[in-house]
Amino acid sequence: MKTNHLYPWLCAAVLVLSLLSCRREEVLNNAQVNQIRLDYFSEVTDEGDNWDIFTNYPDIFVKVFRGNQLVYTSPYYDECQNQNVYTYNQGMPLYLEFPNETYSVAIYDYDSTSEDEFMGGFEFKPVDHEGEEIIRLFSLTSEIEFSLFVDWNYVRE
Ligand SMILES: [Ca+2]
Ligand SMILES: [Ca+2]
Repeated sequence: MKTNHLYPWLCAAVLVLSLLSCRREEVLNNAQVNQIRLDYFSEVTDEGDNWDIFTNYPDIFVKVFRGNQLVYTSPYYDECQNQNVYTYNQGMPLYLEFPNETYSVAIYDYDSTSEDEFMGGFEFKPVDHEGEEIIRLFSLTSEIEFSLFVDWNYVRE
């Protein structure tokens, strides 16, 4: 009598186990950037000059490239000083849809009367940072430091 009552449960258990065993593998689909934070930068150029002649401090915005293709441009902050951090999230999330490819994050000084000046940046492959909630980009030779706040999105293959 008791074994008869167990039978449906056994069937259910077998069903669950077989469903689990044929569950398809999840693969990384994209890295979802929710915010880029500029943690540090140089207030002067490599030559030691101010970024701007009259207003001294740089007016910084961020660009993200996939290879050479521009995929994101932020608004800029006026007169940035490196004792502060600057967060960029307008128009985000930004989906890095080819996580095995090389992306770069760079900062520029917005100049109203001439071409915006490149201040530096980093290349990275999202997949190298898979699972990290914050991708830190910095180096010992560069004075620039970024934190990218990221969610990782998966699909069933
Ligand atoms: Ca400038
Ligand atoms: Ca300025």
